Amino acid sequence: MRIGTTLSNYIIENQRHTHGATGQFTGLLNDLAVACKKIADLVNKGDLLNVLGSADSENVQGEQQKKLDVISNLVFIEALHHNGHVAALASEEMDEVYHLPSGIPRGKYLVLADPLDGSSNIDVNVSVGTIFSVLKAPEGVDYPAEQDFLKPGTEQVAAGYCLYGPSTMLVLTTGQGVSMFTLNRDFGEFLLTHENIMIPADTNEFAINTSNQRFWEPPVQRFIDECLRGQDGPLGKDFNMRWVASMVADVHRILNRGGLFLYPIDAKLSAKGQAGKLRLMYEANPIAFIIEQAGGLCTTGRERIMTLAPESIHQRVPVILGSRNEVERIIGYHSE
Ligand code: P6P
Repeated sequence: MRIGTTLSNYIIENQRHTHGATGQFTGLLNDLAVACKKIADLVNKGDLLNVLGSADSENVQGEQQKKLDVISNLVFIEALHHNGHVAALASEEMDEVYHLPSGIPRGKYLVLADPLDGSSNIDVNVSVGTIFSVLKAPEGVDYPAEQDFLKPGTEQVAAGYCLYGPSTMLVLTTGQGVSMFTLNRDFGEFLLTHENIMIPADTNEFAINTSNQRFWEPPVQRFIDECLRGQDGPLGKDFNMRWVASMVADVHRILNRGGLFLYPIDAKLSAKGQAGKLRLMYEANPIAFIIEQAGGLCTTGRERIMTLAPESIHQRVPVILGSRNEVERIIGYHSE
């Protein structure tokens, strides 16, 4: 595809090669792009709009919501629920499945999203992002239930994220590789700037919140210790560390230059009865789809994320992802 083409033309061009395409998928991806452009504008204006700070409310996870978490969720709903492309929505910010008002036409897709991931960074002007996952909706069901969303990541028809960083970039896969689009604010279009992204199989860079080190399981302790021992240790090379605390930003770096991202299960999370920090349905699965389409791996340490059988929309999982050869090493340590 021609670099510089718009996201809309890119999607339409791809639709031409999709047998039986009805245009709904094209319309849905364009609606998602509109949501991301609107959120990008809110994030970019920040204090100028009095949209920063706490919303004085909690989400279903019992976590403090930021004003922009709540607003971004409303933007996500508003962009998607009118046009007849979706049958229902789910979001980190909503306890239950969002059903369309009666009289609104239902579409063929279900969309799950983390409307604003990394929002602990939003008040200090550090990159944040939107993550979305697209599944097929059950035929002829006007009010899909939570159960209808509980599909393994391998059943996603599309996944993507929008990174609100120095530039706003939308990264998308529909199962034919990973493409990246950069927002041209002059005329409000995402333009194709990279395609067929491939993650280097080796790396010397890892991302983990090392303040949790004393709680990690032995395989993770061992791997990070070996990274820190550098060229004098068993890995025979020095490592660099990054931790943005916005998964989308860490993942974007890995897509561009390789690396590892780890948010493993640890004793602190287990003590709270949590199976991980990150959510399977609208963080781990969409990101895993992108990472695998770019030649990387995404695992819990013991299982491929995309084959997990979901039990609830807000369930959490451990996540270890990135450059194939190092992830395989970590999987090996978990199996020993
Ligand atoms: P911690 C953001 O809240 C998030 O879900 C991910 O985007 C990020 O990688 C992680 O949690 C940060 O967690 O424990 O470092 O604040």
